[in-house]
Amino acid sequence: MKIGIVLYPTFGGSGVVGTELGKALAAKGHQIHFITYSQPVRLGSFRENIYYHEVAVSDYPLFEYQPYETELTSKMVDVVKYEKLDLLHVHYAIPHASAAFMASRILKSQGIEIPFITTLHGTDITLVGKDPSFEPVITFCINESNAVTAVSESLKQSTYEHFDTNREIHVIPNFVISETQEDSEYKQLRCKYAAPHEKILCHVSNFRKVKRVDDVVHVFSKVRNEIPAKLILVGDGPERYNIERLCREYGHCDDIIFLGKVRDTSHVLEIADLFLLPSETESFGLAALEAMAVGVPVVSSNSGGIPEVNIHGETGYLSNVGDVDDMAKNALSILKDDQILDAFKKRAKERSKVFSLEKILPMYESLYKAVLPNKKV
Ligand code: GMT
Repeated sequence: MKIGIVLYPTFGGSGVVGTELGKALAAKGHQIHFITYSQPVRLGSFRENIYYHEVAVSDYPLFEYQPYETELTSKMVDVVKYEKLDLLHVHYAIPHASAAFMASRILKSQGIEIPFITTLHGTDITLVGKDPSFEPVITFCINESNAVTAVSESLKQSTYEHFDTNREIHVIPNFVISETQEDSEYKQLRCKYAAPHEKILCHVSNFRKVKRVDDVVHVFSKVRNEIPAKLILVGDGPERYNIERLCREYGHCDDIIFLGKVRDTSHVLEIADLFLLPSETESFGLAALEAMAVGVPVVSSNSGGIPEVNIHGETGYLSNVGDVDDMAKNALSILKDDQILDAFKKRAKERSKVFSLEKILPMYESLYKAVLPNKKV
């Protein structure tokens, strides 16, 4: 099949999932055309069956706000038409689903039928999408997509709650590609960040308010008061200055390492003992799954879809949003005893296999088949 994938090319989970999905489909022989405004960070090097179409963003002086959606739509029309695509798969509804709808109608007027699938990822529903400034458009696009998927049962329910739709939403969870070897060279880097007797806690995010990175620091401080430990923070975003200031206020600057943005976070996770994800809301928590895949247990909030990934008492623990005392208590109960820690590590890794590429990819392929019954998939 020839599939156009539209996504945000940045470090966010939706871009990562869309890119890895495209790469996996390309490896199976599908022709994949990524359509977005810059090269997706996880795209990697030259590979068979992968094409990238950059949406040029106009800077005409009249435009205070660039008309990205219009330019994206035109690019989609162009790529569908001249690359003879069979299907468009858009990740994150805003504005990708409405651009896909518009492109499909333009193409229809030219005698070309192109179905589009919308994958809802989280904030396009739970935070931004339900805002009245987006809601009518998102509702319309959900109803007009040829198929809709959500990355968790929780996100599916939120969609029904916040939008006027009763159409079928397929839950296709996010996946992780686990390639870690026991003797990975990155594990040797552990000694550069922590002494052998210190435990390493880790957090990866885009440092937006919704991630509650300040809670990560509060939890770490409580843990640090009880056992020797280091905290590695990966990522960057609007809250970073506040978090740096908080670390200074706690006097923990020597124990907290800010790595900034890292392209392949799995290598950092390999040296961690515990992952912290105290988010206000999280449709799935791909970062937690990526930690579990390299054998790192997770102490998290119980919001949104996280409980579908992190199993309380088995792969880590869940606490109410903001309950940093409980999170610290749970973290210590895992970290204080090496036998307990090992058991959590093993179970976390085992659990991540439920979300392996091999299990999830066929779900997308059968949906493509359902949308295009006459096409060989
Ligand atoms: O978490 C973010 O702010 C980024 C966002 C995105 O669109 O990239 O993440 C969302 O999609 C991820 C992939 O499906 C999910 O794992 C995240 O849980 C979800 N984020 C939120 O719901 C806050």
